[in-house]
Amino acid sequence: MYAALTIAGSDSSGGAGIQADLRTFTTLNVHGFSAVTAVTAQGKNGVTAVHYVSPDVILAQVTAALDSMPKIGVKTGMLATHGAVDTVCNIMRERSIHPVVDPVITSSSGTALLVDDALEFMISNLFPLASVVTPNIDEAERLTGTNIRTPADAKTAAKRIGDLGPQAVIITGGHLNPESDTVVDFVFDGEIHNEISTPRAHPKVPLQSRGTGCTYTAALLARLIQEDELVEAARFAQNYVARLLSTQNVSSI
Ligand code: PXL
Repeated sequence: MYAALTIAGSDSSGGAGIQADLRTFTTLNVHGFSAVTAVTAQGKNGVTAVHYVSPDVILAQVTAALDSMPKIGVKTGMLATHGAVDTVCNIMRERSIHPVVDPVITSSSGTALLVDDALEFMISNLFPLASVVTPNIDEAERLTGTNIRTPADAKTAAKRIGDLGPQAVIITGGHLNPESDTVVDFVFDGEIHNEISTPRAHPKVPLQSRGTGCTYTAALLARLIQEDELVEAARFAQNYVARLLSTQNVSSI
């Protein structure tokens, strides 16, 4: 049995965060462990409350998972606080684990999901431990302090984020050229740039497009631990999200 651990926030609406990760792992034949970093209350009116889980309880959850499975893939999502980032970095370093890092900074509705002073700390401490960092365009702009308007800009940003220490970078390009009928993701393995594209999906209800970053990264990890190469896993994850967006019916939310 394949196993993966997601270290992330709970999204009470079920669209993003831990809920999206576990759903994705299960669908892709991976048993999901979880370490909850924050409990969010959210729905049609955006994020209405956040409770931060203390670093010692985050550490206990992570340790319980790692001690139970000798071989486990790890992804991080909403880490929320400086203390959580620090705790995760220490245990990853101790166990020589290279997590897939989704650098969650804000929610789609604009709420901060990472406190301000934790961003720099995450960049300098967690990125060097990461196997892959998976920012979307907005996050890549925040991480590099540049504007990304063209594929060339995205490649430059991927290289710059790669220089921060991860083994690979994938910038998911859904927000680049929103009018375009094609979505392009930019995969940089530290040496070579690959562009992967798919026809744009058109979700029927707005809430349906929440959690795409979480789902993308969970699908990527699920494939990587099942021995896909990076580009192969990226192609799979892109397709997986596109298929969900065009078929899933969550209009009951
Ligand atoms: O999609 C980013 C994200 C990650 N994690 C949690 C979230 C969100 C967006 O709302 O709520 C818990």
